[in-house]
Amino acid sequence: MSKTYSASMLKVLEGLDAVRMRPGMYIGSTGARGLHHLLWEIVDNAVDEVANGYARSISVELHKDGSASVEDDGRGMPVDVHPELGITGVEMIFTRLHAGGKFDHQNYAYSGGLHGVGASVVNALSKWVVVDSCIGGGHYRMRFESNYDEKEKKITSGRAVTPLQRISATRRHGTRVTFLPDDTVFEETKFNAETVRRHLREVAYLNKGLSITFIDEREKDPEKQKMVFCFEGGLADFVSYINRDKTPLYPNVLMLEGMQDDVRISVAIQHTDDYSESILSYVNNIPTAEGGTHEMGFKAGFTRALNDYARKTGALKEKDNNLMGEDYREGITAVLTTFVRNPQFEGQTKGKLGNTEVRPAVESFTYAKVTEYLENLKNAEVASAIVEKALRACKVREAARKAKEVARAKNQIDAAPLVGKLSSCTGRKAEENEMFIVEGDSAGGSAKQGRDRRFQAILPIRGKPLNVEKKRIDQVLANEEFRSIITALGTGIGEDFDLKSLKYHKVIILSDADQDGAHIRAILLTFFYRYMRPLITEGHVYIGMPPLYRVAKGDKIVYAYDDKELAQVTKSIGRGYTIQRYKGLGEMDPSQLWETTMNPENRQLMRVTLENVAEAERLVTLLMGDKVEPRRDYITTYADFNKVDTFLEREGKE
Ligand code: 0RA
Repeated sequence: MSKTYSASMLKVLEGLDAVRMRPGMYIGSTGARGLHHLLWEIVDNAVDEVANGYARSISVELHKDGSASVEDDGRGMPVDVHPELGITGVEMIFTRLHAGGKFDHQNYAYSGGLHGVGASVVNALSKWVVVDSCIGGGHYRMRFESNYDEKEKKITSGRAVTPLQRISATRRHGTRVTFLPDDTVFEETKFNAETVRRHLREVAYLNKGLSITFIDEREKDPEKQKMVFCFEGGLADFVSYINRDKTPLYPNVLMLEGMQDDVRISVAIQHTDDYSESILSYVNNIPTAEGGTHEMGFKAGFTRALNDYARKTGALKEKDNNLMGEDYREGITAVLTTFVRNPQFEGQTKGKLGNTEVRPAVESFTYAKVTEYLENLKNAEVASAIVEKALRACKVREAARKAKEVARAKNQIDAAPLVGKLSSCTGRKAEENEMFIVEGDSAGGSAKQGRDRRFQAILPIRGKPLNVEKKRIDQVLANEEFRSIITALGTGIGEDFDLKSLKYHKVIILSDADQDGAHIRAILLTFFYRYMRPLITEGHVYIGMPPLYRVAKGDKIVYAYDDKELAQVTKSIGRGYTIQRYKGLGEMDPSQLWETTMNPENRQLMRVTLENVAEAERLVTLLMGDKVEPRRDYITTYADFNKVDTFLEREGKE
């Protein structure tokens, strides 16, 4: 094989060095999320091979040395030499940013697109990568490394250290990629088994019949070392899984599948007796937490089909208005996946589909399929359950609207004292301002005295605000705690939510580190998730972390935020210390609260992220739902809400 690199190849390699200079631009962060993103990239490539019909199963392994392997039984990565670049397909895929045929649609009809920043980024951010490709009767291997280059006086990333070697003959075909994330790039290099399992489960749901084996060689418990995810029901199984602790309105899960104007569409639907709606959507297997044209099309088609059906059956009379979409979606759980050529992702978190052609395609598809389903006499019971629930929802909505109109005049008088509890700050720059939502009046009092009033506002809340999962919007609005939060933030809620009016760019929840505190935190997060979702997706919501321990020796005082830190502190401080365990925020005086929890110099905050919408949805249901058993199990497993680490990404010291 020729080893004379062309000038363009040198540029390509410099490209990998650039990735290392600014990893955040390619993978979002260098924290736990970014680390896992590397693995998702490699898994995505294998899934693409499956989605396009070349592979059937994937295996993901976490090794003891910190590396991970992803193997598929696809075609194998190409080992022949590219005519212009003079390098093999394997080397191209791992050294060229955006390598491969993904952008000309020849090899792959659909691909993960944006997600696919590609194997080259993983290579650039790894200490080493080993690729095994079985193809055309041979087993080939190639190794890449990132090393300090003495001559260049810098780290050169992802350079091939062996040429592509033919190791043996084989009749097998497929690809295996093993990589070790670089600990000088990532703050955290240990893959979290739970995070990986959850992701693989989701991928398996989205790819019906795909078998994903997960092997964790680091795990001591033999039961957890190996797990296989394979769902013959695909999305329908996914919906049943999301609803497993809820009460469905009917036993079936509606499955709509097909192709419309070049868009491949699958939808699974089931209603429960809840009031909220949970729609998860994906484009080319990438979650779209912010929705977009595919979701709009789905909603429009669904509403139109049901309104037409309700008229045909006489549930809606001539004099009646059509029901609104939200009426038909009350209590819905739906998963919508679409496969689109050239997906355009928009929005702050690139989680919103922008392609305008997708909306009419999904709308007419949904309209036709839902109509066909409803008109099939076999489905009459399901159809009437959906329509009846929607008619009730509409009645309640109308009653609430009337009540709201009556209350509005009165409200104008009532609204003022509601913000009265808020101690606002003096600064006028929303970007710099913070609002602490503090559990309890006494802690609220300390926070007020301890804060820096130039940019910190305090809103004490008393007791537990109501659980929003089971409530309609009018009941939520009637709750004093929520009304003060809404008024203080200034954004409005639901459809009227406007992020531009947000008065505090950091909204920090401060509650005790006990069961009650965890519950209040979950309720507030549920509320933000349901009614002010962009607040979470745009990263404005944080959890304040008060210390759990105060260690004192003479006049030296050190705070510890968890048990691990306590062990470190007591070890380093030597004999003769006293430990105080804080049971609540109320035990700290204003200056302590400032020093440990509020002062940006010292405090630890966790930013709340929608790492996984499905899991957030589930968490919310679990902690709030009406089925008691699973909730009890969950609370005992995750007695400390802070341990739900994929939902909350710990940001560490600011
Ligand atoms: C044929 C052509 C190309 C890639 C592959 C097969 C291939 C890639 C991967 C990644 C994981 N498993 C795989 N199996 C096959 C090159 C064209 C392209 O990059 O899309």
